[in-house]
Amino acid sequence: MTVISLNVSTLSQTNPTKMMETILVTGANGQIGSELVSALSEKYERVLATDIRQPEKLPNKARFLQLNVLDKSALLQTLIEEKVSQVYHLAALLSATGESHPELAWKVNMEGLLNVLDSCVHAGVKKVFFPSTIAVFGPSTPRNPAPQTGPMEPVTVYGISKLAGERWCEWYFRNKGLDVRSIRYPGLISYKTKAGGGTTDYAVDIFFEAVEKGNYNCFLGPETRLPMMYMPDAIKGTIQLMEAPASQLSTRSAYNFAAFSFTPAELAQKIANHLPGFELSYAPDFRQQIADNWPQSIDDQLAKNDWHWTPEFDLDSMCIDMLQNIRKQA
Ligand code: AKB
Repeated sequence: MTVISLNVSTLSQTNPTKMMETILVTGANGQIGSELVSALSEKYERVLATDIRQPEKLPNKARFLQLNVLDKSALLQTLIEEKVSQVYHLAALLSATGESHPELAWKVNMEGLLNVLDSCVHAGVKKVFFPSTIAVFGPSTPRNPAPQTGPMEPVTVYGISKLAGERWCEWYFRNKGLDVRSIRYPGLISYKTKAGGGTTDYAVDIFFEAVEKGNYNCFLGPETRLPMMYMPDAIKGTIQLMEAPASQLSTRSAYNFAAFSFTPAELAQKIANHLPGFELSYAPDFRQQIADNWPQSIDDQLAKNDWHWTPEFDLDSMCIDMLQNIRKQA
């Protein structure tokens, strides 16, 4: 384990408005991780951002530790030495990368999760977050909307590993008393960190190429409707679930989590309203088959009931915010 940065000022000067807990995030360099670390750093006194690779840019208010979730002894040692109270375990391979590297995806997603769950029990970690996904659904699931519970026959290694992961989370809750919480993320859209290795990544790339080049060649067909969410809502909902009283949670598997759905053609139309002349072409590849087995929308009533989940951004407000921010960065 290599300690890359230590922001001494944030450790020695305690901020009375922040909670005195130590939070560890795995996979912190990824699309969710980089934004979650910033959000958690606003709320918690000590945030440890960990990843197998060094980040391009060190987090502002968190410490970075290089850590591989497959190295169980380093993981356990870190949890004990740093007196970690909560873990957000984000390290995983996504759907498209998983289909290209199925054995690696199974190893990282499954063995990584079991290392985290078991180490958390031994280190006395109070709460664990596990990100699940709409990829746990498959062709036998009703597509519009996918219910919270029902037929689940995922077709990708990613989906299979995440569904097994959900079951393991519930098992650790029931048998080891570990307070594990989980969300089934839809495709996530953000301008801060680009997505990588997923089937929903087109919905991020399209914005950058629209601003930079005025056109985009989409790897999914025009009518492929998928559930999506803007990253600020995903971050808000994740922290909301983790801060909800345990007594309010009626599932320890994973909550369906939704905001809006669209097709590439519909998204292109919205972008063209702000960038006249924007052109979208299509070249569906192997990711089309993955998307065709996922639901078009999600029933997230349980999350609404249990922890008052409600998204702020709809398709229009997300598009405006994405374009404004990408233009500012350009
Ligand atoms: C992917 O496309 O693999 C992910 C997901 C929906 O979990 N964004």
